[in-house]
Amino acid sequence: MKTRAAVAWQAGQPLSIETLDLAGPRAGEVLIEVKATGICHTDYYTLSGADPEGIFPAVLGHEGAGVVVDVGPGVTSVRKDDHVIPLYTPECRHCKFCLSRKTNLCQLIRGTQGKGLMPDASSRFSLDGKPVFHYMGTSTFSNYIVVPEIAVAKVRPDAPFDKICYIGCGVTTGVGAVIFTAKMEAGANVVVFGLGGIGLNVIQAAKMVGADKIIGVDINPAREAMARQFGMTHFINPKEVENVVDAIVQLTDGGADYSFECVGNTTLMRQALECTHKGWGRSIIIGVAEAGAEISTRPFQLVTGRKWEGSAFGGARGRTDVPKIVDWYMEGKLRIDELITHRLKLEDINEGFDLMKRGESIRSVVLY
Ligand code: NAD
Ligand code: AHE
Ligand code: ZN
Repeated sequence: MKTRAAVAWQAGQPLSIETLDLAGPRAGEVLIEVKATGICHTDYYTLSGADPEGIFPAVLGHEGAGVVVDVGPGVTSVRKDDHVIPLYTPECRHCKFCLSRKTNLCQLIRGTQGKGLMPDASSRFSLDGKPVFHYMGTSTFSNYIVVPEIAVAKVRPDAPFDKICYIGCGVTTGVGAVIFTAKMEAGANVVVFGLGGIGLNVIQAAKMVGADKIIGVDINPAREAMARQFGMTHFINPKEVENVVDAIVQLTDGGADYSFECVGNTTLMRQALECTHKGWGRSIIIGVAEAGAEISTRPFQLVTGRKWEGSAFGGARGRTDVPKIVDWYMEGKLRIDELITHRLKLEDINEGFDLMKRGESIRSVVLY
């Protein structure tokens, strides 16, 4: 079949709208009509050329929601007309990683996914007989996609696609980092570096679990108002204080219990670690830094009890946890609507990237 898609032909160039050929689902695969997709900073990161796994030409996008159109042989967990969210972190439930119960990083198909291919090492997308690569196993910047069954979360049918697409990455990443990775307790003091599409979800989850001080750090002053609505109690603009770490340590009587880096900047990652409390502070890296970037600190920071950790997809097990997060939204426990600041047609997808670069959007959502 044919599918309309925004294709990244090469790094640093705007996406171009094409009509691609899409081969049907093979054994264990699912054909999905994507109804809506968010634009995450990670799409921009890969398009910029900084991602060592960035392969071109590719169909980017990993924050979608849609409907199952067809399934390949052997697929049992979803069927035609099911409402679904494609998962860039699949959940096979039988690889060593899934069985460990210690991580959400299912590795069954990670090798081929990182090469822009389906598990059988081929692409379903092509143009004029030449392959176009998949991205993060999802490629939600295409109206129709084929994904492995283990990368599909079935969700309730009454949830609006134009909102729950954001659960495909940003909401789950931010909320999950608090609930699944940090397992944060009520009364904790929290610092969030970067108040964009991820950081604001960290803030709303910190408030949800009953955090005490929730300190937001961002160089964009326009972020303050929205972050306060979501539960931020204190705002620090690094341009307005002499030393961010000192300012946080003072505000929190010795340091934060938890910090989250939601920018992808290694200088901030160091500050995020060093502003946590001696003896028990935990700093969780969510931001994705460019190829070749390294983090550093004095080992003494760790010797004296601070912990440096990371979180991918919020530590969520996609097929198990994503339907629950959709329920939390539908039950009014999580807010999404206000975070979707822009709605675009596929033809205007590059405008979504420009809005992000200019710091004008939280999330732009493309509607098919
Ligand atoms: P975003 O562009 O919406 O937000 C980034 C925020 O950081 C903006 O508000 C910006 O003003 C702020 N910022 C930039 N430089 C800063 C600085 N020097 N000091 C303080 N604030 C600064 O991006 P997003 O979609 O929220 O993504 C944030 C990061 O998280 C990206 O690196 C993205 O790739 C990564 N990410 C990781 C995961 C994961 O699973 N680990 C998932 C999604 C996104
Ligand atoms: N290819 C990138 C990896 C970037 C990365 O860390 N991705 C996150 C998700 S970001 C979603 O917006 C992730 O899930 N990581 C775990 C994994 O297995 O990729 C690079 O920099 O190499
Ligand atoms: Zn993302």
